[in-house]
Amino acid sequence: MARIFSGIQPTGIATLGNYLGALRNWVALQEGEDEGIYCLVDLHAITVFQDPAALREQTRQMAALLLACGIDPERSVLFHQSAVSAHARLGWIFNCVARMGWLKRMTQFKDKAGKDQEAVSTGLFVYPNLMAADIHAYHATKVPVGDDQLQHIELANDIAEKFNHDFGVAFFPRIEAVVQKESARVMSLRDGTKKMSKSDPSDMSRINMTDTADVIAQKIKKAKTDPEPLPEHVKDLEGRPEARNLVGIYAAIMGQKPHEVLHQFAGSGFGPFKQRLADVLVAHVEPIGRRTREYLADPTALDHVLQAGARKAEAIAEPIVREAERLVGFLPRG
Ligand code: AQP
Repeated sequence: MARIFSGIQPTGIATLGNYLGALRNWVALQEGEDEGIYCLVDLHAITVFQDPAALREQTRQMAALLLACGIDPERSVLFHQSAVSAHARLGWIFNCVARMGWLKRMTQFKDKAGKDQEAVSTGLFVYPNLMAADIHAYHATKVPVGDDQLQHIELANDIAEKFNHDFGVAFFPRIEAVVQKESARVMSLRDGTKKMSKSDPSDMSRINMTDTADVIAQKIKKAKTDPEPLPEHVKDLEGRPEARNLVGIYAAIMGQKPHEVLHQFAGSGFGPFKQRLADVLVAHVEPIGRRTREYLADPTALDHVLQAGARKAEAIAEPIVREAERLVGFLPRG
């Protein structure tokens, strides 16, 4: 049995990108033998300023959404990161193991910091070290993520290797990213070259997992496309990022390959295809939104689910992080 770890930032409402790239995979993995640990990474969220009341609200909202998607707290460990101090403690150790040059190569930092790198928080820069700690605090070996996170997973392996080398141990195992090929990266509905993101200023750029049927239909209708009809072959989607994205979304929802989608819709204009896409999205997403609202109606129950999850997470992480602290040379906590 392997241990799986993954996380999501409670920085807004999860998007279709988060769902197809990660959350749906987490739910499917519950059917296997492996132990799943799923974390609402609020420490990561505050690398960009969050209004405190909104952060509390968004954390409960994300918990409700994960439950609505099918994460079962009896079978998986579901909790919020700040409730388990092992993350921050190991994160600090990893800040002292990782090298500046490694972090400077992280493309997500460059994307998120944009042109004004001097003005962003130092937390945003060392974010990948904390992410490495999130995983290694559990000796997890499988990490289901969207492909935007692959560089961070490589870094987490580099950090573990350097820690093991520096202290002459084989303590942290190698980790492996589990990426769903077809839906590894869902792109913005307004710009097919940018990933769909919950913090994009334009709500029209994404499908939120709590959007109503009308809103979903409207967003798909308005999604950017090009004037050409859908082609017969996948290779002809090259240079047509918006068309490729919509075909990819349809394929991911229907469990098909893009060439099967094109087989069905080749020669069709975007009108009928978008109509069909909106229908399948509504059928899939709307029930999740409805269940999310039901869970949100009882915030105390949600807090209890997360607190019980945090106790289970702590029982796993605490001995591992104490051993890391011992290896580094810290005196016992007593
Ligand atoms: N567009 C996407 N397509 C596929 N997978 C995606 N993921 C995120 N966006 C897409 C995957 O969702 C998981 C959780 O992501 P996160 O919340 O930790 O942070 P993120 O990758 O930065 O996602 P967002 O939506 O863009 O958040 P903000 O706007 O707050 O920065 C990860 O496994 C990620 O790969």
